[in-house]
Amino acid sequence: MTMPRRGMLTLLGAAGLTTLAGRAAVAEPAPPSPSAPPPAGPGSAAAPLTQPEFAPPGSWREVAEDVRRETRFAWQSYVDKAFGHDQIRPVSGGFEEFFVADHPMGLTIVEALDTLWLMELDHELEQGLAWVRRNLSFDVDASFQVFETNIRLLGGLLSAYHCTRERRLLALAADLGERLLVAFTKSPTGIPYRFVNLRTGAVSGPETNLAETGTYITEFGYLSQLTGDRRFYDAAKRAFRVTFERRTSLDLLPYAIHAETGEFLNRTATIGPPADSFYEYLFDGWALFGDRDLKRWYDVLTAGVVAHQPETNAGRLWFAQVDAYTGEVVSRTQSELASFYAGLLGQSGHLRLGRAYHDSWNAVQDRYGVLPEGIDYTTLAATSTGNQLRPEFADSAFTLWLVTRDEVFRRRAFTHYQQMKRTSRVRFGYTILDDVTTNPPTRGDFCPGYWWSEQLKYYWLIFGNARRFNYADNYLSTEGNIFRGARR
Ligand code: IFL
Repeated sequence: MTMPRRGMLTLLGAAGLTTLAGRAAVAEPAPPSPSAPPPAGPGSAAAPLTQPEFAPPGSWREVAEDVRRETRFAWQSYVDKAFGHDQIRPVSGGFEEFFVADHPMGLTIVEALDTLWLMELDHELEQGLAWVRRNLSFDVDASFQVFETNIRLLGGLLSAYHCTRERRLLALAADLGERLLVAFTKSPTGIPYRFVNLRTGAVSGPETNLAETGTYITEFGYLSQLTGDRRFYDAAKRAFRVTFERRTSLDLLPYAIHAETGEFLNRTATIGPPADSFYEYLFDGWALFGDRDLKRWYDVLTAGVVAHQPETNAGRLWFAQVDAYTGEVVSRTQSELASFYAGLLGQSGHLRLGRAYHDSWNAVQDRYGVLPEGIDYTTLAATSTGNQLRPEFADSAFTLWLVTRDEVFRRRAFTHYQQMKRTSRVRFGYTILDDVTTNPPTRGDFCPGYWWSEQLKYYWLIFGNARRFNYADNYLSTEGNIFRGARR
């Protein structure tokens, strides 16, 4: 039995907390090779509609500095035009709230805090922290989506606490965790309701899905670790257990489930939304806390996925949506959000599949420049033509780069960054695209909160040699929040 690492969740020590399996131990980033060839694989064989760059003309450090400049530019615009509001409209200079109409929660600020800290943008960080200290309260008489509140607000506070050690952040996180916990404790099965009123504790939304029932273990577990109160961890784990025990004989899970009965509400298994981060957090619960139950459940379900869902089309690997009871393919469309799965496979011992799946998505990036929200993988035709400034491709490039240190993934992330700058940079920051298939792409007027927590951070960490980040031992959540690896 391996000893838990320093700082581990000792209160969970009895049941299977033995080894930590963090992301691979790796060396510091090497400088780029300007003459590096373009990446191999299916992507390079497809006829690109765009001509992406594969390596920067200068050094990776210069690219990282450019990312930092762009972050500062976008942050200043947010401060000028939308400070405290959840999300900026970067074309018009307006804003919109995410959780509750007319009740700002400072979502962009909370999402950005750890990114600003990692980038050593300490003046901007202090601006954000000052807003949080003065304004953020969860005593709000309104219904909040438990999943989004967890990954964005609770996760954002916990990662900011991990980076800065400011006690107020932990106090806010503990208060929010308590209010979210009701969604679990009021459920007869332990599977959380979708919504909870943060002030009254009234719950609603029993018809739910895998992502919204199984994306808690790292935020709740880290909160348990920090507060010594294991109720959070236990609630998140119980929801996993109840769902796992209902898997089909093919070791697959339909994605829709009823919180009060535990019955599945459909037959379709997918690794994309709304299931995706359920699988990610089973593995992450193992990676962060060394919980062997979670690892076993992850392995069983991943074996089911690998046995029944892969399909190869034109030499490219995809994951079909299948009937969870028969294995029959029910859809060959693929959401961009599913591209995260390449990284998860890579870090969980399925590197060959992870690489192949990233190659497939790289072919889509080559074709469109910016990934559309959805494709038909038999033709690569876009089935949903917008792009919500999505992070998943850069996320998996970063994870695969951490695992392998293969430069191909850094070059793909560089292309992702360059294309985002080319298509989404507007007067007051970066915007979503309404249609990536037009020339030029059609812009929307909205910057999602996750952009601050995810892309900017992945770019900074993969291009730079960030002094405040431990490349050998770290953990980033599904929202890119850092719970391990801050170098203070
Ligand atoms: O909130 C983001 C996060 O990465 C997630 N799902 C969707 C968002 C980004 O596309 O888990």
